[in-house]
Amino acid sequence: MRTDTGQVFKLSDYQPTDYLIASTHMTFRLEEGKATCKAVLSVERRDGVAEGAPLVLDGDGLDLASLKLDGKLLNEGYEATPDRLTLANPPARFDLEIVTRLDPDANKALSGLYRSSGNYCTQCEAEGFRRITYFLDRPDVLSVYSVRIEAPKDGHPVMLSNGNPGETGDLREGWHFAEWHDPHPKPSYLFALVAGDLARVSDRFTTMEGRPVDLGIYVEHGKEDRAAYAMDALKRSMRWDEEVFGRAYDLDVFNIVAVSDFNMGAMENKGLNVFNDKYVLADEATATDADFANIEAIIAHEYFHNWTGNRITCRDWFQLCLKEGLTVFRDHEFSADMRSRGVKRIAEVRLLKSHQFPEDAGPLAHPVRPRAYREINNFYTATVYEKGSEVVRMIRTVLGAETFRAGMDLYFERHDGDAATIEDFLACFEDASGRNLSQFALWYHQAGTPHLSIKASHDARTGQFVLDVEQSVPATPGESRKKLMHIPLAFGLVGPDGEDMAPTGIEGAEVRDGVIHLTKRKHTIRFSGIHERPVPSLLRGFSAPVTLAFEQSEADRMFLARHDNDAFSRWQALDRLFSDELIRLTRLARGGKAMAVDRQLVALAGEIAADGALEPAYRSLALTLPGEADIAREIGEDVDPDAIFAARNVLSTAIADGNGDGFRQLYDGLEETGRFRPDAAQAGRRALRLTLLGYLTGEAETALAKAHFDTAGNMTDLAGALAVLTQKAGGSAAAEAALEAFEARFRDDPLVLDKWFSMQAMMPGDAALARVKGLMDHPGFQIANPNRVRSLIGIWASANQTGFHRPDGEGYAFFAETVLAIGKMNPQVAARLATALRSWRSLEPKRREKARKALVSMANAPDLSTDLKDIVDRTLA
Ligand code: 0A1
Ligand code: ZN
Repeated sequence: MRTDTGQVFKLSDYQPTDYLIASTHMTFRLEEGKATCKAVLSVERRDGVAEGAPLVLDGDGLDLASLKLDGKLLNEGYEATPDRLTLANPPARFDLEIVTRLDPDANKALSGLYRSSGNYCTQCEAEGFRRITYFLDRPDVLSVYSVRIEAPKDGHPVMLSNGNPGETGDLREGWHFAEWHDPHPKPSYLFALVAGDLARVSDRFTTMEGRPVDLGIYVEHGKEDRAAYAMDALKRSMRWDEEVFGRAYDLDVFNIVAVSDFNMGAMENKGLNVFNDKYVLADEATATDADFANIEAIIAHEYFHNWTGNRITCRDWFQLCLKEGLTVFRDHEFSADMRSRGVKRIAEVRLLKSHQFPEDAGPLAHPVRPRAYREINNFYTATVYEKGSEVVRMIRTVLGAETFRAGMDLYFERHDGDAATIEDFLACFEDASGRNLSQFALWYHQAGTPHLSIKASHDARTGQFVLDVEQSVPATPGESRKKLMHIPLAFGLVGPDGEDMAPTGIEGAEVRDGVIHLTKRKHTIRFSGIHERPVPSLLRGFSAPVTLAFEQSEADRMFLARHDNDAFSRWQALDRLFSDELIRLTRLARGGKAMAVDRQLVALAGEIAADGALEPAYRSLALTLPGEADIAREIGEDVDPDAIFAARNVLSTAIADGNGDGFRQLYDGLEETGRFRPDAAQAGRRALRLTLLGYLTGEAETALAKAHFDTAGNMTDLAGALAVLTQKAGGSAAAEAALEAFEARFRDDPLVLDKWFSMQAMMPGDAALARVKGLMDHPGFQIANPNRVRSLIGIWASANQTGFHRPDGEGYAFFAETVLAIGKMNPQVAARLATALRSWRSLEPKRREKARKALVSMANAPDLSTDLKDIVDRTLA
């Protein structure tokens, strides 16, 4: 584990390397959890670099066995530490042979070469390759890799690496070898190796260029059937990228391996994607509809990286959003095409607001393209990924779909094989469109969520409708003065008949295709020919990741929720109504006052539930009240999670009481009779039915949920009913019996047991902590496995507001202790967990002080990893 040195890396310090590594030949010998790696690097001094320039290679905890230069053992002229290898005065061109001894079994950080369930695998992004051998371990050093793997046949029938397969054969004493060659030069972070005993699910795909591709998904024996959906998603992704972006696959094989110990979701290694098994394995009996949707999205995401990330990679890690934001945008579009576009957009915005907005509003805020970091692993954030995707979406909004595609084509053509920058990317859109995007580029450079404050006025006599818009960007760490941004604001002026009105003239801003382009601090936008008062529908489709203050009457919001012709805006209006009501009720709860719910809102919820013209998936989302953390974020200061919880309960109970019979009828009518299909339409009906079940269940009303649980024919219904029982009637006999039954059935299936951990971790109130502690002793819980840790500790800390933010601070103290313990094994996972405390400053004073103490206790712990130290220090700063 690298302990913190306090070193800060800055974008402004970027320098190309003095040396290049044209090719890299690696030979791995794997035996009983140990390994040796022989790497032969053909090194060349870059043109123009002075003779005698030292070659400095990165390492991380390496054990050097031997070193040869052009075949001769080196005894001097170099200096090797575990973290660096320096050749003082190397020749202009030479082969460097490095042999390192590795200990995959001891590698609990899951970065570099490690073992998961007995199988060897690697994770090299961002800086894991330097834990395998000394290298110029940075994304702008592209090399052509050949890999040979040697291992005992017993236990290692499968031996994989990047690129196309080469020779295989037997060796002495029951060993064998396999060779792989990747013709595409790539950075070291895309290197991968897998060896072990896995089953292969095979298929084929022919690209639009006529190239036959062998597809393989490797899973644990016995789980082959659970890979069928992932394979189907892969083939659909490959076709979609051809059809929508004109991008074809470029190797003879494409392999995916599912591993059970993995720090993130998945990894796009060239030709050999490695996945967290949670995002590969699914069948109706073990996976929910949400799992299926995630698998489809992540399979697509990693596949799409082949062009956006691999063929064109990043010059340095500051450019991470170049591959991530763009690839998320591509996977979002894929899912929108595979499923319901409107529903997908609502789900994306919900995620953005719940994950990225708090990041942007707190101590960990950073620009989509950061300028400095201490630990790059801490920048795989919602800002880089999700806001990064929103920025690409805005480029399309600003330029139009056709010009956007032309810019993408130019990007692929101009930069194929490059390690590129955001400037390179934007230049393609400027050149394709002839527009200057320098103000727009601030979306990459400036942190914080821009705010729009809008006022409307109407003069029926003159037919003038006026919007006064003012933008501001809040200060964020290290950025107190902000520049004015280019904000595309999609809008409609909805007339009394629900149709958009067509103004005869618009002045005060550039307006194109229903989008106002805000570029100044203030705009007064005058619409003429508007003789009846319109209801403005603003930020349609969430055209920019901004917050909006627009005083609009409840009646107008209800009108939009009923009549806006844009599905997203209907949801947005309703969400605003629910949020405002929850904020109002929270204030009453805090003041110890009685909470009376707005009856009109209760009626509206019933109306939407019953509106057969709306997709069931939409209705399910619409009826899902804003989360407790969302309300906390909107309140922003002096947050009391118990008051928010009470308010949410009151609103939810009022909606249930006001619509009980209707909800029950709808619930009954949604029962699925046909065969299970994981498609969007069926999933939507199940989702709505479960949302209704939530309303129909309470501490004293558990029969329906119990029946739902007992008769469930698939995991969506089974887990959904269990979630309803544990959330709405936690501690009841029905909930406890269902938990027990679930555990008895799935105790040997770790991915399913994770759901059981999560549901208990989410049970509201003080009792959650004891449950979480107790579950850490469950035989199915392993503290070294990231999925287990995230399902139990991660969910409790990030998704259980009342359970984690106990008024006595016991939650924080236990959390600090646990994060430190995990950090000793796995710094990346610990650092990510620790971000659960990022909004501590907005808590009410008593909790705030207790949270601060917990953070300080972490900051002061000895030998902290760079990962954890970086998060904790920034959180406290
Ligand atoms: N590039 C992967 C995610 C990933 C990032 C970092 C990792 O280790 C620190 C592992 C995976 C993706 O975007 O899917
Ligand atoms: Zn990615």
